[in-house]
Amino acid sequence: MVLGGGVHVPAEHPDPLPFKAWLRSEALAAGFARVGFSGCDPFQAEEDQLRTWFQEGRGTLLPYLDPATLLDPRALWPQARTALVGFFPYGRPEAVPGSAPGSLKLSRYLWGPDYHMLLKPRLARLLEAAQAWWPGLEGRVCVDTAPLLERQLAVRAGLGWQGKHTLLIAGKGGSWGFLGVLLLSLELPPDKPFGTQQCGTCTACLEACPSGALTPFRLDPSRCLTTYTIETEAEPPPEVAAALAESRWAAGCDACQEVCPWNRAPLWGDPALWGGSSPLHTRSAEDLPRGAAQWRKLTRRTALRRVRDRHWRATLARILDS
Ligand code: B12
Ligand code: SF4
Ligand code: SF4
Repeated sequence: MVLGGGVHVPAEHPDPLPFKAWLRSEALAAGFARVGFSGCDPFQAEEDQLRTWFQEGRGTLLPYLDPATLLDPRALWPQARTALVGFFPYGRPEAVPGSAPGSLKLSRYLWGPDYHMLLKPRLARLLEAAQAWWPGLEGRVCVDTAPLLERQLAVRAGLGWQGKHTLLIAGKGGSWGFLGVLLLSLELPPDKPFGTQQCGTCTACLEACPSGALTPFRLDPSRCLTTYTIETEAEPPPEVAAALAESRWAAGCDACQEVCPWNRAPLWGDPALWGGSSPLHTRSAEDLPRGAAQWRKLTRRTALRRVRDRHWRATLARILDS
């Protein structure tokens, strides 16, 4: 039997529908609170806006993003036919950046263990189990680092919409969640894509952004605090440096999500899955590490390890010595 897209399915293979239902239930059991399936055809509706975004130079500080690859999941992996997309909640009601006396703000996504290390093995184990069920099946695990439009795939898979802050909002589940993608070489019936975005006339995120990085459904990385505290050691322009000092976001930034009405009663991360939090979040600014060895020790197995100690020191200086 040959399914659409030229993928060969041996006659002895079981029915794709129960297989899809099984994949979904296993992904839910692995900690994803929402799971959906989409096809892997190139993104067409998104093409013009994506290309304009790059032509305007918005990708300059993120040189790993390439419009041609982003627009076609099969440019990343030619065998891709189905994307299983999962939303993995990470918010914790008790994790409120800046709430401890004298502390700086570290984004919620950094309060637990490194999410790459948490999500990738779960999806890899799911793939392994799926291969036992469906011989010959191939797959690729993508969490954050692959050139793939994960939020657009999530919309296609019916998980939610991209809010005006550009993040995926899983309806009443909110936006405090990581996305994990398992690309599969097998064509499975896709879920219904999410319909119209539900931001309505709200503009809370645009107004809350400390550095004016947002216009509706569009982010300018050269103004986003996360770019300068996590992604690049480039010097922020003076007005962005001033916003950084004023807002005290020392690693990442949650300002646009904190004000979102869809985050009023969100899906919370499961403490059993989402580990203990580092002491960095509640230390007062004066007690934060400045030395390389201490930084390495305190950031071990956390996503903050991706920030080099000299970058961290530069951010601290921008906030505390300004
Ligand atoms: C690069 C990147 C960043 C960059 C750029 C962010 C961005 N919005 O693109 C920076 C460093 C700033 C960043 C910050 C953050 N990130 Co980030 N990031 C990524 C990454 C690796 C790629 C994103 C990408 O491809 N951007 C390219 C641009 C072009 O994509 P886009 O904005 O969606 O493009 C559309 C719009 O621009 C629109 N458009 C363009 N022009 C116009 C004009 C009009 C009029 C309209 C209507 C639309 C429009 O059309 C484009 C095509 O659809 C993804 C992982 C992945 N592989 O997907 C994680 C990812 C998006 N990040 C994530 C997170 C958690 C964050 C932070 C919250 C971390 C933090 N707390 O500090 C912040 C949030 C900032 C924000 N408001 O988005 C999560 C988001 C989870 C979720 N619920 O959505 C992801 C999915 C990682 C993951 N696997 O979990 N990130
Ligand atoms: S993460 Fe912060 S700086 Fe970046 S767009 Fe959101 S509010 Fe603005
Ligand atoms: S704050 Fe308002 S405009 Fe921004 S993403 Fe949430 S609902 Fe949409």
